[in-house]
Amino acid sequence: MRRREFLTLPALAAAQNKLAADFQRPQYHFLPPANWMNDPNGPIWWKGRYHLFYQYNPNGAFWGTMHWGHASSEDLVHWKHLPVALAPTPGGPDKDGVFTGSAAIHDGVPALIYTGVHPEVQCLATSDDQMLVWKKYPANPVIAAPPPGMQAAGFRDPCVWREDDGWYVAIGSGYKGVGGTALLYRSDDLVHWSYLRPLFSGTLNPEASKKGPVAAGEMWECPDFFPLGGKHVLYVSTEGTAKYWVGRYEKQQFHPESTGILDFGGYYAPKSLADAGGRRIVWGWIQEQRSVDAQKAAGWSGVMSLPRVLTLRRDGSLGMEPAPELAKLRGQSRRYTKLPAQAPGDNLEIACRLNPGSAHEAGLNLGGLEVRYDRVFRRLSVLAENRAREGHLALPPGEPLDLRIFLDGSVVEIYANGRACVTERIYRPRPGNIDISLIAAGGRPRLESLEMWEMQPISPDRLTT
Ligand code: DQQ
Repeated sequence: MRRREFLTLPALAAAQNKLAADFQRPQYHFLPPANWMNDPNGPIWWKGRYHLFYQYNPNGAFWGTMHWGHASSEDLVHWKHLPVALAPTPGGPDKDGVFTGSAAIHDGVPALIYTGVHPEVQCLATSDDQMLVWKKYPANPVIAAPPPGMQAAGFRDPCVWREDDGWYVAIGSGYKGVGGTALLYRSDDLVHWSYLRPLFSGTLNPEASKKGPVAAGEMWECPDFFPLGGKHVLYVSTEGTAKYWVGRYEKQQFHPESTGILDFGGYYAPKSLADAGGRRIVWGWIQEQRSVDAQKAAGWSGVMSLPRVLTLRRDGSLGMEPAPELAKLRGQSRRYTKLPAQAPGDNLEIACRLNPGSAHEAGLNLGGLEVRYDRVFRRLSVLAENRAREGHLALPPGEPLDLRIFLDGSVVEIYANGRACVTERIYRPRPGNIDISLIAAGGRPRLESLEMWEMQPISPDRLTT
């Protein structure tokens, strides 16, 4: 492992000031004080606070030396950084990195179950009531290898849950040459685990197999599995995206009935919790879309998405909306009857209802970021900085296009009609108002309503402290 470089106090203050003044760094999305983050890990609601952990590299704005960063929030909006929860233990099974995992409360004690690497094994840590000091189980790992005889394409990212008869964990894996899977285990105490069977498996895409097991769907990362609205939901991260299935969970097997994509954009490794009111809230890792050198020069990389509330829709698909708590960040509201030439600022929430009318395409151009709905192909697409993203969205006749767009520094999150999400990045050269124009093809869409709010920052210094 690379030795951590300690900064002198003036150098640290200068680095913090630079990050706090970086207008491309978000103001109301969660992110670490500096350096690299990727997957959300082990989100859990406990004793009146939301706890969010995340893959974190304290040594710079690049992937490596994985730790678990930690923050907590009372209101789901404002976050307080807490000490790093887990670091690699020299000589231990996680010496080469503390990879993704999840959290549970066992007999009143907070616990984390996560992957240690080289080789990939599953480990356990427990903490005090405040979740501040984590102790690793001395006899780690608690699951030392994939099931005997399996040619596994990987073995990581445990997702833990409680059922009436004990603890269960689904571990991201894959059958070499066949496809991704989530392997199901059971335990009474989080320490002793028995392998049961694959919870559910898929097939790989042979055309992508040269790009590696994850890109080809031969290996599933970061499974998440939970009940929702009388059904069960499984999602996994693979082939560069987060795929979900909704279905029945019976006799320790999952039977999918419908499928979809959580987000068509640069959004990966989502992870969720059930809060005190039983809501299912999910966060995903918003990836950078600039070069590694640019990330290192900026001193930070990776952002957590806004918390999204998942619901089950009548047609069996997932409903996805930003958590209503975010409305508390809305500043002055501006309503428009006609499209203005510019949006007032670049840390905004925009709510726009467009009726496509006879147009086959309708949408908005926000300073070069194009969001459009294609009525003929039933498709939502987003174009930004020469990246094109698209996914299925079918609006029945009479349903207008309802967009909620969150702009925050270089981050853009787009929610369409409560059921399609696209996350993008746009690195503008300078802050300021954003030009707006209508996108139309084959007819004239009608603007039914438009409201914008300047969003309040969640910290005075872009979360650098
Ligand atoms: N990121 C973690 C792994 C996981 C991957 C390592 C997904 O545990 O499979 O940082 O982004």
